[in-house]
Amino acid sequence: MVAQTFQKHNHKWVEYAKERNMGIDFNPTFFSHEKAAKLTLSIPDEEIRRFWIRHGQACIRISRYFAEELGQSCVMNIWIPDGYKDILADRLGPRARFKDSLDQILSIPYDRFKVYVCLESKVFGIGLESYTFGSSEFCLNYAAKNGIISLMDNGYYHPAEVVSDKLQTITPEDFRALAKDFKVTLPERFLCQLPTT
Ligand SMILES: [Mn+2]
Repeated sequence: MVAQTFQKHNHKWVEYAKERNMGIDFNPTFFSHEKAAKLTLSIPDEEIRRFWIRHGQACIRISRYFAEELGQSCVMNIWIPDGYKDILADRLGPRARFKDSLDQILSIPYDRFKVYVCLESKVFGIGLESYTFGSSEFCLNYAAKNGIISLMDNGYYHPAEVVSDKLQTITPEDFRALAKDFKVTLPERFLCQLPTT
């Protein structure tokens, strides 16, 4: 139903990609919405949390539609801005709700070779100085345990850390298997291509 509605309204995206032999990745966008004014997948308000869970599920269906139409996998990245400026007494509850929401989003059947669901952490934000729910450790651990992809961004780490080292350290087999689809350059290949002087 959602994918059908999306097909009707966004057909030009697919046409654009088809004409250029491109795939489409998708960002569910858990922000810039009136229901994201406070929190999203971690909010105590069950009605709003339910809204964002259903949104995430719908976005998997939309991603599947892109993948099937274009004949290549669709990467769908989940990132939430949830966090607090204040020092919370309950440090566990928000992450428990976030985990439950992710579990529910991923509970719908989908082809994991068509839709690559990613989870991206958040390190810090203006107005979120004290605590972000989707910390690096939380997201990395969740992705590893649930067979989804940990999306890594250099901007989320200490300046002395680099993502390329983290990728090969965490999931070497998966990373190599996916490297072909993602068209990323393996570190060893990159090293081989360095000019010899
Ligand atoms: Mn990022």
